Amino acid sequence: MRGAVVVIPTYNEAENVKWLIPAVLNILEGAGWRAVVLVVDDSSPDGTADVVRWIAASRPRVDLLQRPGKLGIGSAYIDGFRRALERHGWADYICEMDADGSHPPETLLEMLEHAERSGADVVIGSRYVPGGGWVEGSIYRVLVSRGANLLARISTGVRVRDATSGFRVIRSTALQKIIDRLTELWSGYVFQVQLLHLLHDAGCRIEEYPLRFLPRKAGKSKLGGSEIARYAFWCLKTMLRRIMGR
Ligand SMILES: Nc1nc2c(ncn2[C@@H]2O[C@H](COP(=O)(O)OP(=O)(O)OP(=O)(O)O)[C@@H](O)[C@H]2O)c(=O)[nH]1
Ligand SMILES: [Mg+2]
Repeated sequence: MRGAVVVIPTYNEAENVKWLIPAVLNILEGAGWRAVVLVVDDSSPDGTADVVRWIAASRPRVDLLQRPGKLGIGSAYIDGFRRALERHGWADYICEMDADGSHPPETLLEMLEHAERSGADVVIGSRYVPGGGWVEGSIYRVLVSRGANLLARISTGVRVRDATSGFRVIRSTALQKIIDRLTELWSGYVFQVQLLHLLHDAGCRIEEYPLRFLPRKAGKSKLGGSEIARYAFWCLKTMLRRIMGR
């Protein structure tokens, strides 16, 4: 039986995890996968962790990593990945997924099955391949995303259309190779690009799978102006390093 750990970082997502965790487990288990949902919660004031504990009481395949405060999505993934590799060594794949309903659980199953069929090391849920796209994305959000992707491509040289997508299936053996090179310094949204860059440079086969990106179901976005500025700074720094050949 193939196995996957789905790492979901959360900050104030109590309303969303209520339905998302059971949905992910039902869909993966229904298709014959061994699955664990690992929530990395930063002590959300809305009590997300309590909801996760309540679900875990009746579903043993839910794991909760609670951190003392809001430390950023990147470091949440790094801590989650470490825990997944250490505690759930049976898993063939480690997945990234948002808690807010933008990433449909049915698509996650399709991405896992695509990885199995194709042998890819990384499968990205992509808004920018045929069949993918935004469902009700505002012009502002789409422009920010397009701009971020352009910057990511110029700075890293990785030819992926949706480098900022936070919906991914990663082969555990591939993640193991680069886990110690992920730096918490860039713990915000740029983490996704840094991770992709490292996987690419480690020789991983990266493929994209069409994602219909849905609007968040409940709660508020955490993508603010300072995140965007830090993102642009990282891309600039990486580009200069590449130009200077180091
Ligand atoms: N643990 C943890 N999770 C975070 C943090 N910041 C964001 N997240 C989670 O990361 C995921 C993505 O964040 P979102 O706010 O949905 O970002 P986004 O999808 O770019 O923005 P929207 O489309 O407006 O929702 C969600 O599950 C958030 O709860 C953080 O500092 N710590
Ligand atoms: Mg979101």
